[in-house]
Amino acid sequence: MLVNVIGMGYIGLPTALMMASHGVNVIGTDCNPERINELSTGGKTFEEKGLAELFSTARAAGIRFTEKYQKADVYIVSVPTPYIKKTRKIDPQYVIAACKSVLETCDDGSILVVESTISPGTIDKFVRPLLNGRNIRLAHAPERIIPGNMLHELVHNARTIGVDDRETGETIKDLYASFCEGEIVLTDIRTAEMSKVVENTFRDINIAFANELAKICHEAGMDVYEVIRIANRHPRVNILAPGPGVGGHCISVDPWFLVGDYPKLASLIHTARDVNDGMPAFVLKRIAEIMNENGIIDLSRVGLYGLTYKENVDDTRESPTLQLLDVIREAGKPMPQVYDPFISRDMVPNQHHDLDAFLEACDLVVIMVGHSELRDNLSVLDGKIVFDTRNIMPQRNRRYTL
Ligand code: SAJ
Repeated sequence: MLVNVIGMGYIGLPTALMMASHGVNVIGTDCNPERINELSTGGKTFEEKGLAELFSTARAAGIRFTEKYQKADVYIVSVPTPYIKKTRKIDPQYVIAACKSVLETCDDGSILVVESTISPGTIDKFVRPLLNGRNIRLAHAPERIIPGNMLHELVHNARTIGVDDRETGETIKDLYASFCEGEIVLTDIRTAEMSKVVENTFRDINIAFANELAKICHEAGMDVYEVIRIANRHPRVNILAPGPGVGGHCISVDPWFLVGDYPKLASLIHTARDVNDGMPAFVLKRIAEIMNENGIIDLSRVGLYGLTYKENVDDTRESPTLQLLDVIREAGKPMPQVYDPFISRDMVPNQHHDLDAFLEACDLVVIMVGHSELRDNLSVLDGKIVFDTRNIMPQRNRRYTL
């Protein structure tokens, strides 16, 4: 069986490498010639624990990379699915383009798996009509892996596969079972689409609850972390951690698919999105309060530690720090200092590439991301006023929280 994985990004690449390392005949395709060149010559991919080793194993096992779609038995489409900011609906153009190219290449009887996250109904609305009655079998096999622990989760998490018929389901299940040790659940395509989006929406709502509690406790002059720690002693309560906002390309995006398609019904989901999107502005309000309390008048003497959307990854998509910088820019205020050990390219004004120089340049340090670099060396913050939005510092003087 030959598998052609389309889209060598955050999901497609690890999936292709994993299959190849487990004896599947795989060709990776990407429309970006630079990426194909990098991969073919063994260049660096992206920062992820164990990825470089997996890459070597897959190369030794014979994985190939090309810009061209290949004649294959199974196609796995894992291209991005952005959402349209104005309508809050999914923008399926990359999925549609990839599926069209697959259909131009493949023979009847092949299987087309969409792995990209899509809003419920996308396959019926946009992909199925492209078949024009041809005998191409469709499947939706959404991923569930968390950046920072992708490879472990790829192997151990349960998976969902949505199909129209059992036989296709069994074929695709066997393919994923080449490397996946978790349970593989077969269902229909619409249920697979919906359950994926629901998983991320569940988390978004729960993070929003924690964030709202942080605001309430601040107003009440209480320690939200103590409140959550105690409440979580209840056997059926598990409150998540408040933070400076929700970033990444999944949790902050997928709930909008439901809001976009069901605006009258998805009111709780919509409110949770607004609460999480409002966190950077709340952080700015807290920064102003702390500056005031400590006689700091210049926002450019404030330093934001962390640009990525969460700790120990190099991904800045939708990151709370970038959202916060947008709020500051829009308010016409001076730009703060910024530093992130994972980001070597210049992305924002006043960006430092050296922790000491960054600390030197600020009177107030705002911990936006709890990278291990800082978590394991908290003494570098001695003598600084710190606003710890991630609660990584033990209780101490001159430390403020959300
Ligand atoms: N966050 C908080 N408080 C928390 C947990 C997270 O503020 O208690 C913030 C993080 O700092 C980050 C954002 O939320 O900015 C999202 O981070 P995350 O680590 O919770 O999730 P992602 O976006 O990296 O990955 C999610 C995962 N989905 C779920 O946990 C339901 C992952 O399993 C999915 O595969 C991925 O989305 C995806 O591709 O859909």
